[in-house]
Amino acid sequence: MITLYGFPRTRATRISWLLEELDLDYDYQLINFNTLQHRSPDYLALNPGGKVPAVRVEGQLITESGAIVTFLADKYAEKGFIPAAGTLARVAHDQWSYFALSELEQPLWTQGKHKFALPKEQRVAEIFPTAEWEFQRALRLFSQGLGDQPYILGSDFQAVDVLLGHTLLWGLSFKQPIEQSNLQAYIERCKARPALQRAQAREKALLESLS
Ligand SMILES: N[C@@H](CCC(=O)N[C@@H](CS)C(=O)NCC(=O)O)C(=O)O
Repeated sequence: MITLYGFPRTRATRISWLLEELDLDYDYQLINFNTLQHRSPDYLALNPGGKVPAVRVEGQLITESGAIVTFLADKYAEKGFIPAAGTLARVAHDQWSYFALSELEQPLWTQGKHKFALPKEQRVAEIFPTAEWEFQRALRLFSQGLGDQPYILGSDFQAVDVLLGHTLLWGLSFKQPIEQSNLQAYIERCKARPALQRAQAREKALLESLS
C-alpha cells in the first residue's frame, strides 16, 4: 500500500491526482497544516524537510513532487502515463516536467513565499511585479509548446500533465491572468478529468473531517 502524506490544496494534490489516474489504492495520511503538524517532531522525524507531499512506498520515504510523479508513473508504466526511459518522447516528458517545476511554478511559489510562507521579516513586497511578469513569460512558452494539442505530449494525458495542470490551477487560485485560449482549454480538460475530481473530493472530505 502506498502512503501519501499531504494536506489539501498543496502540491500533495499532484500525487493524489496521479494515484487516481493510475487507479491505485493509497492511504492518505493528513498532515494538518492548520495545527502546524508538518513542523511537529513526529513529522520531522519522518520527513526532515517538514513538507508535503511525501510518499512511503515499500518502506522508503520519497519527497519532491516531481520525483514522486515520475517514479509512480515509471513504476506503473504499463498504465501508459509516461514514455519509456531513453526515448525522445521521454525527454520531452522530462523537459516539460522540469519546466513545470522550475519555470512555471517558481514565480507562483515566489509569490506564495512572500505572501504567507516565509517569516514576516523575510518577505519582500517589491518582488510581486517581477514574479507576475515571470509567470506570464512562462505561460507564453507553455502556450507555444502546447499549440493545438490536447495535452503537452499530444493526444494522451501523461504524468507531466499533472505537474503542468496542477500548476496552472495554482496560478488561477493566485488570481494570475491566463489569457491564452489553448491554455484555458487545457485547464478545462484537466478539470474535467474524473481522477482529479476524485482526488479533490477526497481532499474535501478530509478537510471536513477536521471541522
Ligand atoms: N519542491 C517541493 C516543495 C514542497 C513544498 O514546499 N510543499 C509545501 C506545500 S505545497 C509545504 O509543505 N510547505 C510547508 C512549509 O514550507 O513549511 C515539492 O515539489 O514537493
